Amino acid sequence: MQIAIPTVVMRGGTSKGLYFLASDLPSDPALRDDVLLAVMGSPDDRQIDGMGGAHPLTSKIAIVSPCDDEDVDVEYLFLQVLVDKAEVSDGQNCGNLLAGVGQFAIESGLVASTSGETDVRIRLLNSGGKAVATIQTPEGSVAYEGDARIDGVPGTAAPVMLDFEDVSGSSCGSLLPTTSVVDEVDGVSVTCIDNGMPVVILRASDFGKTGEESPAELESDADLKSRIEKLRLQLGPRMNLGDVGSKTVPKMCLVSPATRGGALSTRTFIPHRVHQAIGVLGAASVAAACRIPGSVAHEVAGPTSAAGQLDIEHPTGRFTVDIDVDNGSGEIKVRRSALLRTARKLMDGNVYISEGIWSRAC
Ligand code: NQM
Repeated sequence: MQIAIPTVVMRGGTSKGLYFLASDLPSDPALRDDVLLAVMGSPDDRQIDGMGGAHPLTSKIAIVSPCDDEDVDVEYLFLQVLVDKAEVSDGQNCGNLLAGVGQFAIESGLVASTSGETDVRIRLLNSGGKAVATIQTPEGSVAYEGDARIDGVPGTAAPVMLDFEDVSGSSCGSLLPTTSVVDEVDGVSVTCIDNGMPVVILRASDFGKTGEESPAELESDADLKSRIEKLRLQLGPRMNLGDVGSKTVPKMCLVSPATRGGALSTRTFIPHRVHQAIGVLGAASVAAACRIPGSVAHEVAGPTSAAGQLDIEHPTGRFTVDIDVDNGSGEIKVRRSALLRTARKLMDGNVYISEGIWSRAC
């Protein structure tokens, strides 16, 4: 026999995943993870016996629950289901799936909508910090169609504005976790930063790359991958992330001069595949570094204005981040990180797993 679990499949930004109410899954994390591995069909390169899309960007889960706090409407836990390993990681945020949390919360009855736009205040359980998602709700119902366009997604959809609060240092303890704007490791300069996502920023030219290579070209370069992984394993503990051998952070971002009018160009290892675009909080971290004089990103981007929008180029276009960094006399602080995403509901219904797995879990 099979067990049906209610779910909604959504594209969130440039990622895709399954959204669940926490109350529809086992509460014990280990048992919940067994259920989610079965749901996604992991471990298997093709995830053929489950809902996963055989790539980290399409093997994602959002778990949403109500919250009674005065300043938060719902809580969002992101889980990365590994494609080829029996592992589920809560070690990072996902700002792309976050783009669908507001709509899911409204349509699940967790948040009352207003006519016009509805602000949904979301606590990010993976790291702490909050985001306010502004959802289009003409006549009180969620609108998915609209004129907003984001690179990496064909067509247009309703805009979802995401405004982050207190995400800086949320995983590593501080915005610049090594306490330096630049560190020298294995003969290369790096900037380690956490503005919602731990990211190591490196010059593509230090690895003999132009920075305009395709994700497939970079992924097929075994020497490059091993050099980058060696750096990642060294820098993880220095970024207060502990042993990162089996973690999906920090992300490793190669930067190079912009070629399409943006501030700089990026290619991001997440950390073993190369992102087809760039993650949301990954982009927020790179954008913050662009505004910190002396950082690797700032050196490559050149002087950018102190506040306002900045375009991060990536393999499938550009990502605009509204970022304001205070480089005043004391500690460097991020005052604002906001950006535009879109999301679309693709399906709602039930996902089925074997009763054997469910009864072990519940
Ligand atoms: O950085 C991919 C994605 C992400 C994460 C990754 C993300 C973010 O594009 O906030 O969205 O870096 O693993 O979904």
